Amino acid sequence: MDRLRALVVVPTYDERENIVPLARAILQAVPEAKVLVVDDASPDGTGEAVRALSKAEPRVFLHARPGKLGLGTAYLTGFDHAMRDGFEAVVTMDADFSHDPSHLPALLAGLRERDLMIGSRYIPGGGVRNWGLHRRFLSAGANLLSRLFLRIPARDITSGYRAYRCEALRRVPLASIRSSGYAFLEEVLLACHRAGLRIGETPIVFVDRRAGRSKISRGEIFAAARNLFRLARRG
Ligand SMILES: Nc1nc2c(ncn2[C@@H]2O[C@H](COP(=O)(O)OP(=O)(O)O)[C@@H](O)[C@H]2O)c(=O)[nH]1
Ligand SMILES: [Mg+2]
Repeated sequence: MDRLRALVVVPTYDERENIVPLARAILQAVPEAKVLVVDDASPDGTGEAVRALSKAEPRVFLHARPGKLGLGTAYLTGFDHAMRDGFEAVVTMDADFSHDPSHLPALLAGLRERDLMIGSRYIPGGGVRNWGLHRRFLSAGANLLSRLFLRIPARDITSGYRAYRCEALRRVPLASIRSSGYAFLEEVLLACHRAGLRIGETPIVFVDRRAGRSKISRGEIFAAARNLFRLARRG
């Protein structure tokens, strides 16, 4: 069976050590896909590393932005490219190997029956490796609250490892999404659900980053919590 033509979008901020091996691993898992790195002028030179790779590897592209504009708008940039360039599917994943490229075929296969597939830590077969108690608690709490307040029919609402069917994504009012950082994940999922997209999940084991450091800050966490209540109120 032919796989959907997919653009794999990887937002990066200081991922120089990870991005080249990750891009290669993605192309090994789904050779017919294209990889788009959305880099926010990473001080560590991630953009230059990707530009060099893209010269040797025609399936890799760089979208270089002038500054740190946030994870959410990086995804939107990726969605724009995928829809404009006629891809059938757009996948989002982290640059730090937390999202194992070996799950890509299952995510894309799921789009045969669904409009949106989530790589899920919270269904049987899924899980988290290398996370401390603090991080586990945050993630479980965020998911529980989101499910309770937003009533999204999925177990893993904050996973950034997702595949969307472009045709379905066109029906989602993406321009009305307000959050730019991590909270974007929840907000876009809610918008997809409300637009009637069929949501599915496939298990992933999330492995905490091997190189570099997390960009999630206390400010991001508060922003996500505030956003959750704003979305719930707006109902
Ligand atoms: N382009 C872009 N990428 C970002 C930004 N913030 C985080 N990222 C990327 O988003 C992904 C997830 O970030 P990470 O720090 O691993 O978050 P964590 O896994 O939740 O701790 C990684 O690929 C980061 O490089 C940003 O402001 N702009
Ligand atoms: Mg990470």
